[in-house]
Amino acid sequence: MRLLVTGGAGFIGSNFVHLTRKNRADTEITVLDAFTYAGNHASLAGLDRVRVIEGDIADAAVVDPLVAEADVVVHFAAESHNDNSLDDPSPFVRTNLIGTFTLLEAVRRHDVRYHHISTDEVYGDLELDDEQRFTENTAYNPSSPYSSTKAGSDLLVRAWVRSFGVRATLSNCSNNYGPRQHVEKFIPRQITTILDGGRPKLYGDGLNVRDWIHVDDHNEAVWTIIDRGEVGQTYLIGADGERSNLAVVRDILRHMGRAPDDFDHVTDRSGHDRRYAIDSTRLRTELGWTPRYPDFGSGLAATIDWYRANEPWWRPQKAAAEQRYAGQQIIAS
Ligand code: NAD
Ligand code: TDX
Repeated sequence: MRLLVTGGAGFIGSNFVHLTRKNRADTEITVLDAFTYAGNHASLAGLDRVRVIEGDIADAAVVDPLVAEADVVVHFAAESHNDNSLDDPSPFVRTNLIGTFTLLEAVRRHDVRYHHISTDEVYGDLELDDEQRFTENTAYNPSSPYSSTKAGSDLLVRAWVRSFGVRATLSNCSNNYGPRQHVEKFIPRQITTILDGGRPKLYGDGLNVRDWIHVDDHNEAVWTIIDRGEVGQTYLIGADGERSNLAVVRDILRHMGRAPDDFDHVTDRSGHDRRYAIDSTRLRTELGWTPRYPDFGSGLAATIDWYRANEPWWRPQKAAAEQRYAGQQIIAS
């Protein structure tokens, strides 16, 4: 199988390439990545037989020939960070909307199978005590520039399936954690701040809930959908990992030998979604997927070990990431 992986130098995409290289020797992999601040050549180091192309998914002249020679396109590339989307939405519109449109036109032209990676954030948020979780039938209600552009990209895919018969599947996954995640994101930011002798930074009251899944479980689910998913369908991916941000910070502090209250409350994120929670029944019952890393505590400990052991990977990004936060986030007294 000839695979085109967009965003394969980012967090989830690079883990997908590593997993695929390990488990599917017969796959020919091409990565298309613009190497924005979030793309990292080091994330693909040591891999055999992976062709890496530096280019923009919104550039049809780059995209079209690569799609033409692929059997399957897996589309991870995105502007992915909510805080950045509040500072400047424009790259989110270009990459997440125009980029997805450009890929869809190419897969339509060449009749190539397409899998679209998306997020649970398209559904908006839940109250902390809501008994409902998100399902494939939940109405779209995105809150941020990031999640609204992801929602728009999903709707483009659905329309291209219905109107043009594009052979696409979609997945909406909850919050991923694991190796090679950019230090701007919640868990790596706190781990690397503690490694630098600082205190974790918790937005607002810290009671917001995220539904954590190990990145390899996400990517195994993506392969399950590529192998057995029904064209035109959406599958929600989640591993029943709901946890408040405060609980996660305390877990990290405990694993790293620090006191449970050794953190700061800082200015909350504007429009901050309260809670995400995924009901992945459909993926489990129709396609037979189950998570292999359901224990968040041991997955978190392994992730901390990875950041301890791989400082050369994250160090070059740390100061710039903290610089972007400086000034926006005031420590609450
Ligand atoms: P990331 O920011 O770590 O990686 C994104 C990658 O896309 C980077 O390598 C970047 O260089 C590349 N990229 C950005 N703009 C591009 C462009 N115009 N052309 C080509 N490449 C471009 O993101 P991630 O966390 O790995 O997320 C990957 C995908 O998974 C995204 O679509 C995101 O919406 C989705 N997702 C993420 C999570 C999560 O918890 N991180 C959860 C659910 C869904
Ligand atoms: O320093 C921080 N302190 C803090 O309390 C940071 C960076 C975040 N937070 C909070 C905000 C969120 O409630 O932690 C939670 C997780 O934050 P992020 O890592 O920024 O993730 P989130 O906004 O939930 O979005 C993530 O999951 C869904 C990914 O970044 C998206 O790409 C994905 O779609």
